[in-house]
Amino acid sequence: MHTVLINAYESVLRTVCIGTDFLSVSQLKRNTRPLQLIFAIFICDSHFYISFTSPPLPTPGFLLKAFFLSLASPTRVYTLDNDVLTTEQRQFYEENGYLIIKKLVSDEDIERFRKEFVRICNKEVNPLGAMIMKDEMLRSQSVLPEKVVNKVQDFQEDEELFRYCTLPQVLKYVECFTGPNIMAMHTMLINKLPDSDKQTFRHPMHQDLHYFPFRPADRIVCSWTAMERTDRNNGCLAVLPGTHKESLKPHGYPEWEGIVNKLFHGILDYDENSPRVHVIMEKGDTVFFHPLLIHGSGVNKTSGFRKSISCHFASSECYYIDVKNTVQEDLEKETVEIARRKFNASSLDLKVRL
Ligand SMILES: O=C(O)CCC(=O)C(=O)O
Repeated sequence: MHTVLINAYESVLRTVCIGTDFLSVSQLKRNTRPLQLIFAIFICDSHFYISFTSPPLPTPGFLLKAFFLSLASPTRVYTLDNDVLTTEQRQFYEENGYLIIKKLVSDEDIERFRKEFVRICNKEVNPLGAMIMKDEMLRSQSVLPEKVVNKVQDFQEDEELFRYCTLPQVLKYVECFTGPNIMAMHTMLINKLPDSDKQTFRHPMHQDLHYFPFRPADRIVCSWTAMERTDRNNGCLAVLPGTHKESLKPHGYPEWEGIVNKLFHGILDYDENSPRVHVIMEKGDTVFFHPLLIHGSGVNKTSGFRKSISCHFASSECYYIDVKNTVQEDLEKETVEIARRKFNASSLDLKVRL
């Protein structure tokens, strides 16, 4: 009976928690007896309040209203209860789909990541499985590698760079979105090069979930750390707040003039007038964002590099999905084709190793 009552009211409580003060459901469960829990909710002038001291009886009107409210606002909760985030931080992520934590990564760590990136560019180390991507416009030029390499991806076998994914202060926040069992799924060190006039390193507006054949999306989060100050001059991230509540949209290559980097897909029917927020960050600041949040970045108009290090984390309860007949099917085909050419194979059978 206890469990049934709690389950029945959990969805209503979640709505209450999001709409007003974030009193977590687990806190409620811990601190209240079942009947108290039911009576603890009451409505006043269409605002919800939660009370534990002298619980009033719920009126039939309240129960009806609460029931319809819970139907009308789907109980999607993007953050988990673990007492790390403040009420304001939680509410901000729930509403906007991203959250900035200032000065999370130290200058010393950033310097170590920067040095390791340069060693990879100079081929002093060659981490297994890492994809080293060069700017399409600069491939043929005889310039220094750091001026050509715009991305090192999948650096999980590079001990020095992978330290980023194990930093306790990063994982502490990741856990707020994934829960305690965490997997590092995708890693990147982006080196946004000074604009080569062809805007090859503009990142079209996209949703990262497009690249991930696993779910649930709400248990995936990107941790993106600025390795120097980023603003509109050097191509900071731009986000469309609240779009993490939308569905995954069809993506493809943007219809820009000139060269577009491989697999830099953007949302196909993206409205360029959508109101975006430019995420200005200082060195070491870290933004955590939901994989459905629409985001991208502009060109680097300065003469310096704009570096960032990031990892997509997921709960170990996430599972792979079959993307056949979904908006992700074309990406799967393109990925298989790229891998087929890379490994010089006539056909490729992709298997997930668990
Ligand atoms: O760092 C950037 O400029 C863009 C990164 C991005 O869009 C991503 O990580 O999905």
